[in-house]
Order: sequence, then structure tokens, then C-alpha cells
Amino acid sequence: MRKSIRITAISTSWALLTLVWATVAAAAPAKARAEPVCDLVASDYIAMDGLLDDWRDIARHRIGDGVQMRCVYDRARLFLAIEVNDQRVVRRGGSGKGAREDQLRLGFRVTERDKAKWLEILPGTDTALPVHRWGARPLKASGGSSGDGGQIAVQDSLQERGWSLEAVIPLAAIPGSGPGTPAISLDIAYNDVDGGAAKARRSKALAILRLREAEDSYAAFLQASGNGPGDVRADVLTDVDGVRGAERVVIAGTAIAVISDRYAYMTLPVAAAGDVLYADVVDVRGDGTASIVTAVRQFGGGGSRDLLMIWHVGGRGDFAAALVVEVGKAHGDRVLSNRWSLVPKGPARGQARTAGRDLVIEVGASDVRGWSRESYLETPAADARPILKPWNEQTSAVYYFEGTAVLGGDAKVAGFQVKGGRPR
Ligand SMILES: [Ca+2]
Ligand SMILES: [Ca+2]
Repeated sequence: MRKSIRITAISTSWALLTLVWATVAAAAPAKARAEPVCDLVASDYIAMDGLLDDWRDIARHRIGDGVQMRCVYDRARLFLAIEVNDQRVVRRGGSGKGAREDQLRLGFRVTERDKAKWLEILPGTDTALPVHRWGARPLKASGGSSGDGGQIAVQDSLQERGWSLEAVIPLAAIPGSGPGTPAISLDIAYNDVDGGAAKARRSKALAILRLREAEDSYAAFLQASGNGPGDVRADVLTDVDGVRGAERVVIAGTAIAVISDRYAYMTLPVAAAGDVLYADVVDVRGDGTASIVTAVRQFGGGGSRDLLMIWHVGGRGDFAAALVVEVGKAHGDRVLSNRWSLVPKGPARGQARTAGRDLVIEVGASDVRGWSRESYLETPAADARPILKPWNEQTSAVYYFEGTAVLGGDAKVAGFQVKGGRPR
């Protein structure tokens, strides 16, 4: 399926891409990882009864001080079993305010941009009723909550060496989730009061719970694209397709993948991974939907050219080159390069600053070597916006991004200075 791409002449079209949109059929065997992987189970696999016997085949992960966690999911819901090692469970029958009672707090979200929603659990004891809160609102005594469109339920029980809980959270209730959510970020904070507030032990930990289908998609992508884990140069959770929820964007070798419970990838139009000069995921539009920014080098015709390519990703994992600009040319000893920067959106065009980034491209006398207006005989690129030349009237260009459109292209406003190297 994957074709190798050779650029035989500098003017050859870059638009030769391999696109694969695939789901992973068979589950791969679980492997021990630093980041827990939650396996996919049938929806009746876990009985929400507070007993953990149904979890016996699920791997435990130590998360933080004295806290062990197991997780599974059924595409609609995340199930957790947590065991807290605590010789002395302190409850005073209160609501946990004032930090005078043992309390476990679990924060759920998908990406760092999302605001975590907290599940708070004060375990029941012989003398105190359990307290369970989701988003600061008490769950009903039955354990159910109709908040966020699904049933959140918690059951806790005292154990020989502490206490444990079983919880179910609808995936849709987790901030930042969407169809095929690849991972969930779980903050765990335990307030262990023991001998009084003065001796309170507070432990905090963060776990990235990777969901099995996305994890298998990640492995399948690496295999299909001929890459190994060592070839990965970027791996971020962010929304790139504009459909609710984050995807996992992975840049490995010459390939870029968008991974949810399935994956799509494309191969950049270069001969080798070393020809990918730059690759990152940036919210240039400023609407929370990131784009993929790449710079690549192509060889042919005895020389080379550098292209800056900004990709938008559609809802079915289709990659569209929103902007392709020539930013470098070399032929023998002769070199012409353009400087490019992603700057705060607005000021380079004389507008107020807003969320997002503008692309500023500049050229000056020091960016050319060996070429002059007279000796530069290169044919302008037909498949990219041509490189700026220092001897032309226009020596800068500012592009900006609105939805699927790329606008601008005029020179930057007088007095606008790009600060630093490549601000993001
Ligand atoms: Ca159970
Ligand atoms: Ca999305």
C-alpha cells in the first residue's frame, strides 16, 4: 500500500501522498508500559457492586503513594478499580471540607487544555456514610448521577489494609472527550489525615490512561509506516479535525498520523526522514483546532528546495495542504532562503492580537549567496507559492488562517519585528 516517493526534479508535484484510514481488528496482547492501557471489555464485564473479584484478570498499576489502579472501558464508559493502602481510615462523618477526613480526589480530562472534572470519594466506615461527589455535586445514595448525560456510579468498601472503590464514568462526561477518545488524563490526589491535620499525608500523581483501541492503532500505524518508537518526533493529544474531542497526532519518520480508535496517516513528499526539517502541531487558526506545520527538503535537478507545508485535517482523517510555500532553494554553492516564523495572530497585519498564529515569511540581502537578480533563472514553482527574493519589491509575506481558508500574503506592516527565533 505504501509507495516510496522520489522527487526526480525540483518542480515535481509534492502532492503524492499515501493515505490510509484503517481500524484495528484484532487486539494485541497487553504489554507492560509506564502509561497504563485500559483494555476494551464487554459492557457487562464489570458488575458495579464494590467487589473487585471481577477485576482479577486486569493488570494493576501503582499510581502515586499507596494507590493502585485498574481500568477497563466499553466504548461508552470507563471503569476504574482503585485500592488505597491506608492503615487508618479516618472519617468524622463530615463532607471532607477542611481536610480533616481521608479523601481521594480523581480528576478526569483528556488534554491539558481541558478543565478537569473531579470525582471526590470519602470512604464509608462503621461510623460514617460514604460521600461521593462529581464536579462538587453529591452523587445520589444509589450511586447514580444523571449529570453529563450518563450514569456515574461509585461503590467503596473497607479492605484489610485500607479501602477500595469501583467507579464507572461515562466517557462523554469527561472534559475533552469525543468519538474514539485515545487517552484520558487522570489526576489522583489522596488526603490521608491519619493522626490529625498536622500529620496529613497528601499524595498527588498523574496517569495517562491509554485506551486499548487507540494504543493498537498507534502500534499498527508504526508498523504500516515502517517506523519504530525511536522514529517518533512528536506525539501530542489535541483536536486537529474540528470534531469534538482530541486525537493523538504522531509524527514519525516521514509519516504523520491522526489516531483515535482508528488511524489515518500520510507520508510527506520526501525521500528520507532526514529531509523532514521541522514538524509540529500548532493551533494557527486560534479556534482550538490545531494544524500540522512541516518543513521538508526535496532534491532533484541537481539541487534542492525547501517547502513549508501547513496541513489541516478533516473529520475522516483526510489531510489537506492548506498552504505550501517555497522557503529555500539551493543549487551547488548558490543558496536562497526565506526566514519563517509563527507569530501571535494579528499584529503583523496591523490588527489587534487574537488567539492563533500568523505565518511571517521574510527575506533580506543576507539570505542569498551566489545568486543575483540577473543570475537567478529558476522557474517559479507551479505547485507552491514561490520563494521571496531580496531583489524584488515584496520582501515579506504574512499569511493567516480562518477555518479552511488561508488568507493574506501581503507584506507585513511597517515596524513589525519578529522577535526571537521561531515563536510559537
Ligand atoms: Ca465489581
Ligand atoms: Ca477531534
